[in-house]
Amino acid sequence: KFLKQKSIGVVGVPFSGGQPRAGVDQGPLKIIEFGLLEQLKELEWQVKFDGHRDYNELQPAADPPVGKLLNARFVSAVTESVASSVAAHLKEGSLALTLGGDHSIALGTVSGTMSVHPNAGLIWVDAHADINTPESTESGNIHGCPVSFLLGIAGQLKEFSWVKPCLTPDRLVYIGLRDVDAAEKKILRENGIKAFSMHEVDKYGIAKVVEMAIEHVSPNGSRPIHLSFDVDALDPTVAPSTGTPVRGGLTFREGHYICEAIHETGALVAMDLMEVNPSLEDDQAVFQTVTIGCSLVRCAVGETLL
Ligand code: 6HN
Ligand code: MN
Ligand code: MN
Ligand code: MN
Repeated sequence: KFLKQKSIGVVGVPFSGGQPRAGVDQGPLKIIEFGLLEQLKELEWQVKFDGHRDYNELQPAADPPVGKLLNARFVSAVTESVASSVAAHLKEGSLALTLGGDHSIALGTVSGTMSVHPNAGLIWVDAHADINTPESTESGNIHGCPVSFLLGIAGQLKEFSWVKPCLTPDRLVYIGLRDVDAAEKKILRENGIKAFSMHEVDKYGIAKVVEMAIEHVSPNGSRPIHLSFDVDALDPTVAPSTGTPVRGGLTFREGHYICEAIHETGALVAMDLMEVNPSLEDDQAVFQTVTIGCSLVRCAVGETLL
């Protein structure tokens, strides 16, 4: 209903500068190698993929900390470029699928979506809230901060001058939270942000949680939806190869159910699949994580069990 054709524009972002662990930049390459594009074609999507861009050419010669923030200039340059790639696919009427890379990249993807669909809703599936501000972050890792930039509560940093606040708290909802910093809890509370932690998933069941989440950001599919899926939302037993695993996460089916239900709204315009790190854990774990990443994407674009 918000897409012009059954076409997916894939943006591969082999970037890890939003956090300290090497290897997450190999996530998109592994996912493509595993055959995701062919799988999407089998589901009768037209697929556009221009190859993995080498974002290292955007790395500044020097990138000293900006306050506590690490790699701020590099993250800013990469996310600005990602924003324009996502926007270009959406303007053509295609669904934009971004493969990460660490979750700082979503600063770019969501900015890109909002530049084309300014009233879109954002469903953030994650163990973490990623809503630290440059002041509140303890780690300095920008993958823990993108949402605060999008909401415009990060303050003005000249290194991120291209970023426009493009999200309002009423168009944001979380599913899967279970490792939220104290400062982030305060931000969520003060901004009245809707969040379904694992406690709510246990309490209501995933079907009810997803229904309430969709109702919050896109009642009856009335607004375009951007789904930002951090694989660490899943339990480490189902998606082990990720940089910040937290026990007590979504089951295999709960993760898929979220994607299936969002597909059913007919309102999905953009999806991120983030934080797959093929250098962590053994081959079996990597296979498991990449496989589930691909099947989450397929479900989000219409694969059904029957
Ligand atoms: N992610 N809250 C922690 C931090 O460093 O700010 C963890 C962030 C994790 C981010 O998983 O995308
Ligand atoms: Mn995240
Ligand atoms: Mn996370
Ligand atoms: Mn923590």
